[in-house]
Amino acid sequence: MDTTDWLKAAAQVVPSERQLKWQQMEFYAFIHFTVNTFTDQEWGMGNEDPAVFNPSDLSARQWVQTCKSAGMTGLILTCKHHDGFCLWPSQYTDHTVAASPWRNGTGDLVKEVADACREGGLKFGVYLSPWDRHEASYGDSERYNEFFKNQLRELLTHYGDVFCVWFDGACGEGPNGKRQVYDWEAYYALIRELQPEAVISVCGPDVRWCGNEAGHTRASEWSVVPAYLQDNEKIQEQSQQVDDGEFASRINTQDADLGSREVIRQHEDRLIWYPAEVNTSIRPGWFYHASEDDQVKSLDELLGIYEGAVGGNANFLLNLPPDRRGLIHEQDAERLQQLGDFVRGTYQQSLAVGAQISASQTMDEEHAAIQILREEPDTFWYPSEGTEQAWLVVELPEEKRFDRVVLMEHIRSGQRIERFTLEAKGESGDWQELYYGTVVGHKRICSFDATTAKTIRLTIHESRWCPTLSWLGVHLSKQEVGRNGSSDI
Ligand code: FUL
Repeated sequence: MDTTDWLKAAAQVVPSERQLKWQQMEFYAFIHFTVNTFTDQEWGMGNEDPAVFNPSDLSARQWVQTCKSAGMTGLILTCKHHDGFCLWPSQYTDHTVAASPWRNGTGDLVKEVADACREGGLKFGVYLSPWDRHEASYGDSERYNEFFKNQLRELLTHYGDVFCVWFDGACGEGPNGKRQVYDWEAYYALIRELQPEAVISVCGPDVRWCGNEAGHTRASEWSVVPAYLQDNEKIQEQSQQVDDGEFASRINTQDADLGSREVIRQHEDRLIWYPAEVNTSIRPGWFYHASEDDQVKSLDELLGIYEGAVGGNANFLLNLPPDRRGLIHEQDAERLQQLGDFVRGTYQQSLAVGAQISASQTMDEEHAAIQILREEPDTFWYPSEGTEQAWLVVELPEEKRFDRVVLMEHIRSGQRIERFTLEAKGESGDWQELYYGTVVGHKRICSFDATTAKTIRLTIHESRWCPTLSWLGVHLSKQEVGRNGSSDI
């Protein structure tokens, strides 16, 4: 294949319907809650007495309301973590909420959370740890695989629609531990059968773990990557192996480039759509520890992670650990409200409404440049096929002050932009660079020092086959609005 052929092929790798729907969710919660919450552990041993599980004031509605205040669109619950304790009364083990004093052993937390999500308009997802330190059949591969599929079946048939099944790569079995051979293919087949719309994340074919738990997103996060990245063995190797409290802050710099031309060229015949998810916790631990009450991430930290992930072609899965009352702690709830206020205040309205747009070239009328101001996901601009470089000029109705530009590609057509520059026209008519970037994908948030201008230029220096753009938003961050003492800019 010559360069044009393989790049064109790479440009035409596209997401599945379920991946597209998932990508639009952008920001959603992880909830880590189990016996660990009551024993002050991160990794339970599996021998915890179910009697310790006894939240005093549990309210799934409070979780959902808190997530909504942050602007989240879904929630993934640890239905079973590595300790094997089930938050639903599974028929296949006694190690469940049914053996706990909570709601006199009649409770079903998976149901309470799924119901609260539905009521509040959040999508619901399940985390079911493949590694199980309690279950006696673990390590007796066939038996455990049956047990695991039975549990999956319970979760996927009793609680309504599930948007995600999240399979953790973590396994802390040491050299003398039990070696379980997971039957991934059978798990996937069952999920596809019972919940065909659900994405399977991390140890799964639909959503790629970003590779760290520190909230770090690659500078160029490609959704089109070599298929070998789906290798569960490799994902497991890179996952947490020991409960040392240090893993969560580590960034693996080895795999910094997964999708540039140089990388995919070597795998040109085996490229897949495998978009990234960034997962981190609002506190150092995944589970609640009173000792971490004063270590809730600051608004600036959360914003940095949010804008890096959601604005860096990844979805953001932020963990919120409920406390022993069964509530998201006041400190965390307040921070999440602040985050939601910032995101809504900054991004809800674009200052480019009513702007004039011109482009170096346009494919046809249906894909005219003005389409980048329409919010519908399937309206977009593109130049004629084979045009790898292009520019767009945005002429605002009047001068505006702004410090963010949001770009979105039409990813249903693939991911193509590789290098671009944003500039603003200065008073003397010269172009001043605001931002230099690489990939765009679902969304790129370009953030720079606040500037005042009427004319903005986006130059696409390099793209695969031809670029597409479905959205260009111009914004002033809420902090800047505050700094200027008025939102009326
Ligand atoms: C890791 C696990 O070991 C942690 O406890 C947590 O569940 C995190 C999301 O994934 O691999």
